[in-house]
Amino acid sequence: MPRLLTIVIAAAVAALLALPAAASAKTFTKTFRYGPITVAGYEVKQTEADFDAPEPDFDGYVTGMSVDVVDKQGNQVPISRLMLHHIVFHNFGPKLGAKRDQTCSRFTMLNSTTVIPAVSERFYGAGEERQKLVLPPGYGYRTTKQDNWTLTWMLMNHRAVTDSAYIQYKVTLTDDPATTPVTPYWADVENCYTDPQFTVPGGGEPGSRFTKQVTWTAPRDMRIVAAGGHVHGGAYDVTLRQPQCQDRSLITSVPAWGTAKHPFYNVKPVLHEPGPIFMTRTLSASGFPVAKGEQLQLTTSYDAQLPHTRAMGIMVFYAADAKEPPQPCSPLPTDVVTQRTTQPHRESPPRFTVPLTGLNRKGQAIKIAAPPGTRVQAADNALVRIKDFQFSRTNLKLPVGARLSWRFDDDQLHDVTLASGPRGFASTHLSNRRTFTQEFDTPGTYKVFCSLHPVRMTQTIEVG
Ligand SMILES: [Cu+2]
Repeated sequence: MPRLLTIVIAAAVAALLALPAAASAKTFTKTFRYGPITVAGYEVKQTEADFDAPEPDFDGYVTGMSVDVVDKQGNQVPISRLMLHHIVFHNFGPKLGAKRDQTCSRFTMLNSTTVIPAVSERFYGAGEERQKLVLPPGYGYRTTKQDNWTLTWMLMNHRAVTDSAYIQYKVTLTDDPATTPVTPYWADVENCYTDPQFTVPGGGEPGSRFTKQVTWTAPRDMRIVAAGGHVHGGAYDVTLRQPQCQDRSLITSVPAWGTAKHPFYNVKPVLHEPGPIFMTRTLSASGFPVAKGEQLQLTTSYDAQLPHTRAMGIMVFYAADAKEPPQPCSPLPTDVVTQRTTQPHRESPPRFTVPLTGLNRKGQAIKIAAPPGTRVQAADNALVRIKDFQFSRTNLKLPVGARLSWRFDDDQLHDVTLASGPRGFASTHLSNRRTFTQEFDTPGTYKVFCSLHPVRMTQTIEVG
């Protein structure tokens, strides 16, 4: 990859604070640009740890952040061109070993094999919903001149031509000494993976729900002052609960879905069932009290009728130290504010069938029913080889109950992901002759693709 150039754009100015003690404090928003990033036609480009990211180099606090994709002039790049599927900001602190992630001791990298110690703190992330870091007034995430920020991101090009853009992030900073520091907690039902995806198999009754959850113990007394979520298509919500307090719900982040005309539903290719355009954020200046040793549980809830592949359930919350140790199951705060979108949206997860995509003679992405290739009968325990970005057999017929394996012969990572069919399944990203096996117990047509190479690698399997 060409070395990324970084440009820092100068600061916008400052709101003076009313407090006399903070009269000399600076509060300002600084815009950073990372790139340019060049993305080939229909390419999915991702980086799991870029240390070359610009950071504030400022002693103080981050009080807000947002992220977008812009061109050289700073204009927003539309999703019809490039889409930022996700971005995660890590802080390594002033030197290696200075920071640890609050909820992971190790991270499993994109190749699903390499495991590294979690010597960075995930402090902000955004998906297609462009989640923002918002805190109640008076709170901030501590930053120092020596901090090193690292980015994990994925961009998708929705056109046949090579494109180029910057990831831009706006960071609001203050050096007001009266700021109360917050600690970021990354809660994820599939935590500690660079690709924290899971599969909802589908096949449930209409209206039934599939839930996935994770439970852990609060490491210290805290007050949760802000939270926001991230889910994918088919989700109802992601909720933080206290199971030992009559299973009460503390914070729920609810998705808002784009209308049928929204680009998420109309670009090609679609990498996974489109995510929401917004997730609600919760703020409370007094904070949700959690005592050290109390259990916290994150649950994400999805529609169980249809399959949903490469699903996610994440909530990032920010907690300040408790002023005094809270009693277990202390009363909930009364100053809770929920931020919602004013954009036109749908409340319930829309039904959407992820199409298979191929290329026409002009090299442009088109919806296809199946990739080229005669349909061939295969037996139980058949093997499909993935080599040079191709499935060795593109269209298969299998008896009910048969198992099919894919062997990933390329050095390059691929996966097999259900686009549509009776039951969902998806592999992790695999390479170097690793295999993935799926049993097909439900008859029907399964349309499958590689989520990393969605226009090049498609397959259909008829079971029955
Ligand atoms: Cu692939």
